[in-house]
Amino acid sequence: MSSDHFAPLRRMFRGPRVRTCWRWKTSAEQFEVRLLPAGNVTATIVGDNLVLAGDAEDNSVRIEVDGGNIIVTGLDGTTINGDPDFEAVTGSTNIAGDLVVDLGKGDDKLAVGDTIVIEGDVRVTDNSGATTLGFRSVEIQGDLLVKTGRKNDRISLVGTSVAGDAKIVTHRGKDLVSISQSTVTGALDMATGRGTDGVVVDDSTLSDSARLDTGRGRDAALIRDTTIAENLSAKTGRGRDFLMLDDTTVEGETEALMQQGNDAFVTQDTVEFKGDAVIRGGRGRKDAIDLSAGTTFDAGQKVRGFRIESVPTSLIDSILDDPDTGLLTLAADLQDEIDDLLA
Ligand SMILES: [Ca+2]
Ligand SMILES: [Ca+2]
Repeated sequence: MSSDHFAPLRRMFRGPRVRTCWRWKTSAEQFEVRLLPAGNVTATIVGDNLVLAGDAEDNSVRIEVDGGNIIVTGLDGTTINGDPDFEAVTGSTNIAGDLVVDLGKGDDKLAVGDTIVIEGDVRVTDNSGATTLGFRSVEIQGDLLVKTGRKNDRISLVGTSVAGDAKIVTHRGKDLVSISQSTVTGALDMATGRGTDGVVVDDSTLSDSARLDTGRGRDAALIRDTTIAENLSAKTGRGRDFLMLDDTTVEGETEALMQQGNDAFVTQDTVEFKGDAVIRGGRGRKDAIDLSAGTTFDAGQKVRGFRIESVPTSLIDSILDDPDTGLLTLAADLQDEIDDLLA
């Protein structure tokens, strides 16, 4: 698949940002990173499974198809089994078993790239350091399980399918989970722990239930152009949180609990709650709800605990599109970084 496939997505996420400044900054950062030692990752085939184990350094790794084989490549100075790269699978673009990754201490990066099929499960555990993890055009035929630690973790799925369940647990830190143009056939479960977290589910199909728990901290979550075939459960914890559904259908029941803090719940364009919907503002004195004219509740609705019935467009724009802190800005930056790792 050519990288042009992602151009519309990148354009959509980019909005009015000034690209030149960010590009310059990233180039400078990458230049600095290349000068630092970046450790070694051990890559082994155990049965049908591909197992990666990092060391205490900042490891940066790409798994990609090259010449019809699956190659694990070290980036920014990282070596694989002491070499620049490792041919994990010869003559096939499928990993016949699981992909199991633990990159150890340090701020680690892993990008898994286009057209790889993982016939088993994917398990990524990175309890120490900040984690950057991206899957682009990957077919996971089993489950996806991602567990990261206290630092600021960023997880991206683009054009990726998970036939089983997907569970992403990022614990403390300012975490970002971005899922776009993807399909999860089993249950999707995202828990981002304490800290100011961001979650984006965009242009995706969730064939089972979706659960979102953003924990404490000032969190922002957007579900856009997405169908959830079963139930949606969202809890945004303490702190001033923002949850928005845009052009989205929930076929099952919805329970959105904004909990403590002055929260905002927003729907835009056509949003259909087909099952019972419970949306609660919680204890904040200034909880606000803003439902679009195209929002329908086909079954029962219990909307409680909101004192204000509008959310300013300027606030929504700021949360989503601020050039430094906007949720969609951060998601686009993450995608650019994953694209660079896979380039
Ligand atoms: Ca490491
Ligand atoms: Ca974290």
